[in-house]
Amino acid sequence: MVPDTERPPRRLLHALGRAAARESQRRDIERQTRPDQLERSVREYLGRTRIVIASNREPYQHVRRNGSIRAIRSAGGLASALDSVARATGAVWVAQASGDADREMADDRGRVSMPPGQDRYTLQRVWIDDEERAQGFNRFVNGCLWPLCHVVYVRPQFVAAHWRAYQEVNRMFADAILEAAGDEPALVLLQDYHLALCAAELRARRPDLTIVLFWHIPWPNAEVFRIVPWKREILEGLLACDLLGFHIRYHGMNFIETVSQELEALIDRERGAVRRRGRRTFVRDYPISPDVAEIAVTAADPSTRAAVQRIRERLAIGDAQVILGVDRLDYTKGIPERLDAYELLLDRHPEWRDRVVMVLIAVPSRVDLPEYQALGRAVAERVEKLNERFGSGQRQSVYLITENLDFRDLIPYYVMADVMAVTSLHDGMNLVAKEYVAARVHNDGVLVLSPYTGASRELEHAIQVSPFDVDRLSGAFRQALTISPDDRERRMKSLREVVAAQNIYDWARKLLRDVRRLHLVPGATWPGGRR
Ligand code: ADQ
Repeated sequence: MVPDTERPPRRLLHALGRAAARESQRRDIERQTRPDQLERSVREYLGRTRIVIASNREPYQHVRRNGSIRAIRSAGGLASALDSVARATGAVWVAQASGDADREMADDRGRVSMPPGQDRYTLQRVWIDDEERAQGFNRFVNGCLWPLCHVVYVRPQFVAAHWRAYQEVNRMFADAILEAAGDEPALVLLQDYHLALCAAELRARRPDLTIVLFWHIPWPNAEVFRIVPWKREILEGLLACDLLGFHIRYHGMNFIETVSQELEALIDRERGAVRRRGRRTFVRDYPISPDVAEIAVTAADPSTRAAVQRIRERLAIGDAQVILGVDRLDYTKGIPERLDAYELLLDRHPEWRDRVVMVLIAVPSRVDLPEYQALGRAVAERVEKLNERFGSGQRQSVYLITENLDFRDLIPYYVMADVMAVTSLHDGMNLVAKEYVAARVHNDGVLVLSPYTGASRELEHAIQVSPFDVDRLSGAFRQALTISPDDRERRMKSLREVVAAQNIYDWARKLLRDVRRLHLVPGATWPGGRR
């Protein structure tokens, strides 16, 4: 029992802690670009030019649940990030329909106002009704390009029929983008490896469009890329863009190197530009970030503390320390390696068995592909075995949560976690690492981070350790669990400074600012004619 005499000082400490958190959160928010500032910048850079965003995944899908229709925000870095940009710019967003009630909620041209109930931008849905084409496309992006670009030793599948489907779907997207652009000058912002051929299609029909593509995953080195049977077409497709963005410089340099090995082109390494057939493509890096302020505000809200309490009670965690993982269930995220390291920790240090739990929030993804089904089974089995070995009574050693949590429901988990384990074998950026840091408004919590994520370039004060080295990863977990409060605070403060320095709106602003700086503004003509 806590003696009565101790109560006032404890309350005072809590109040001081909360005040400090509010102050740090206020400072963070002030430093960030706000959506209204992004909107002003966009208008300053581009006038009233129409912006068309295109991505494979739609930001919201409409689904039928218990007789009514609900809008669900998609999981995944890309969707959460671009929703903010679309809101700020009032764009048209072209994306593939994926919900079973999508058709019902769209007008007869496939358009629907977004976000649901707010009417800030237009979602233009594209339907790939031909089942074979839809499957072939999926296989090409997730069974060929994804493993090709992530060096995790999963063999990419090169199937001509899948490639044809990929070409067809890119053509369909180009049609929808052209319709959305109308006849006026427009800026097209293509997203990711799903749409690598789109720019070439668009360019052939509308040479005046300004086209930017952001590649959200790593670009492999030239040696890896050279085995692709359709490498020329993919590279030509990307070189039809005016500006090509990657998270980190290294991936951009890999791309330039690949072009120099595979095509005849003039490479200007100093300016980061490739000129081919009279057209120039700039290659730049724009590290992406989440909406840091939104996360910090939610994390500091008293309702989040109550939610943490509820989670602890529901999972019967007591006062055990929590190691958290939040990922799509993907073989690039190093989930089995994380479990191996955790097991090693509990084997070597039995004293931790009752004092720590691992919470894995692993949302199933790409479930139509056998590799992903196998991973889902392997992870579930592994978790069961660990619980047989180390669970006791009501308390499990590992909690596997596979439901697709709403973004706001994730925040209490970030707040609850003493240690965040980001163990990707290879990752373009990894937003989860930055989200965790953004949520640690009290400057506590420890981030264990794989050096093979783009985020590791910025988050230097995380405990960085290779997920391929299970021994060291296990040691890193122990280090994180036993770290001194001073060291923990010092590291987290440095991490928070980095994360607070830019958010998703800064990412978009920098990209769009370069559209102006590089003289790529839609409809403008520049001295010397062609750009
Ligand atoms: P992803 O591979 O999806 O993104 P990541 O950057 O970590 O990886 O983004 C995951 C996003 O989904 C985060 O915003 C996270 O909050 C959310 N999420 C994860 N699990 C969830 C769950 N169970 N429930 C709800 N939400 C969940 C790709 C690239 C990355 C790159 C991003 C953005 O692979 O390298 O950082 O795009 O460019």
